[in-house]
Amino acid sequence: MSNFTETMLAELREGVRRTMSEKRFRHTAEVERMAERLGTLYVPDQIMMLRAAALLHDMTKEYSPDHHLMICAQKNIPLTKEDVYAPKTFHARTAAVLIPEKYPAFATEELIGCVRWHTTGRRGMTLCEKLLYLADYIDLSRTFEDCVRLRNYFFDASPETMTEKERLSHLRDTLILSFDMTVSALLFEGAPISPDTLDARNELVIEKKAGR
Ligand code: DGI
Ligand code: FE
Ligand code: FE
Repeated sequence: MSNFTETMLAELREGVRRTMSEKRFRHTAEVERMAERLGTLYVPDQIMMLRAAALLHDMTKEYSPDHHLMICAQKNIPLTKEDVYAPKTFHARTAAVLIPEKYPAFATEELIGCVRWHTTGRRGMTLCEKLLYLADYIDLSRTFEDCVRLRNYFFDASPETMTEKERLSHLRDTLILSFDMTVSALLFEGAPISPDTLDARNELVIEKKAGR
């Protein structure tokens, strides 16, 4: 359990508000709310950590591609070709590396992991990583067709009435749908797909087929 207090979160919220556009902040604040809703369903002990991760997840989203690349060079972060040609994935990596210096009070391993993997996912995602990934996709400020579809898919099944096992399977099925929609969109755009995105999807699809 994290020791983050409401006061710490309120200060963090005001701190990040000053570093981003109003639009990005609106999304950030809605991801915090959605992270709280999902946390209540799945990880009541980790809600504060998830909310803090939500506040920090897009802290570098508005940096230019060159700024991201400079941070990666400074921090000796090796980038593969897939990374370099997928600029929309840079911000998850740069936010994760900057949290320890910019927000040391929040720099726990679990929180940094949630931020690091919120865009692509990865093989072996933790439950909290999955929840931030989903909260980011379905926050109430999103009106994009795929986001509305995923939000309805998740909530129309009334996850609050499910057993714990059913609820975890439902989360997995929701994530599979989200990865399928993301991969389809990337194929349509002709964009490279990160191996982490494919690993995340394949792992969950195999888990489902194996009936686990
Ligand atoms: O930062 P947000 O807009 O709130 O959301 P996000 O961090 O999930 O970023 C979504 C964008 O990232 C979306 O335009 C698709 C892109 N993306 C996600 N996975 C991959 C990817 N882009 C490439 N090229 N490859 C990926 O695997
Ligand atoms: Fe993001
Ligand atoms: Fe986001």
